Amino acid sequence: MKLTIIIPTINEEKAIGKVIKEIPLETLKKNNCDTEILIIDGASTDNTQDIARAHGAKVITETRKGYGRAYKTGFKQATGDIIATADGDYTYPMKIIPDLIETLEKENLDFITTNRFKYCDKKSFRTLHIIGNHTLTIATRLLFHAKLKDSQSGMWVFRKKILKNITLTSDGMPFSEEIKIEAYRKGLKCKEIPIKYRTRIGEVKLNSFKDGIKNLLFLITKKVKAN
Ligand SMILES: Nc1nc2c(ncn2[C@@H]2O[C@H](COP(=O)(O)OP(=O)(O)OP(=O)(O)O)[C@@H](O)[C@H]2O)c(=O)[nH]1
Ligand SMILES: [Mg+2]
Repeated sequence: MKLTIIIPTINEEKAIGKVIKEIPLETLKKNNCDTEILIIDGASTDNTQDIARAHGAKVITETRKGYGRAYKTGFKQATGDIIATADGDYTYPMKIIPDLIETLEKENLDFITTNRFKYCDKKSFRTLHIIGNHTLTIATRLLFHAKLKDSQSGMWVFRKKILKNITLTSDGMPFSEEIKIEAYRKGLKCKEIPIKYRTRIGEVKLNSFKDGIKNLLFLITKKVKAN
């Protein structure tokens, strides 16, 4: 089995080494999983790229802006049959990737997403971020009937072949909810699994209010276009 782990980054030099080091390559190898690590870097001006390479990752520079854009580029370059994703800021527990793959295989699922809220470190979210996240998840449930508890989580494990059957239009942060909406509404076998989410290392780039409004407008527009 071949796994591609995709991590988008912009100026994550404080965290990226720790994120890559936490990937349990030995366990994955024991489970017959050949792992490729792709960093899709938005032309960082710090040492993110050098640190990622020094830790064995392949770095692809994507100068076009956007979280979703970075993933689209990563998906095109991925050689694995299974794709796992996470942020480059040490928030997601990379250790659990083998368990998520085992669940994908055992339960014959197509798409796993994760829920950051059940076990999260309470300091991990700013108040506005929590309100924004819950509002967007409620909107996603109401508009698209996707039974999600966390529409914004950036850790997914899925079969690459599903990309042929889903339509991903967003280049920005709404990409995170769009991939879940598409997987759920196309009738794929999906599951949401709680994870231990941590406080970010490195500088916060997200503007909770501005990005939250953009995400909400994206959801409404997608719903209107779907009708
Ligand atoms: N290549 C690329 N990566 C990006 C871009 N925007 C964000 N990222 C990376 O995508 C990941 C998610 O962005 P974050 O800033 O962590 O967004 P978030 O998780 O909603 O916000 P935090 O709570 O602050 O972590 C991080 O690893 C970023 O460095 C972009 O335009 N291009
Ligand atoms: Mg993050």
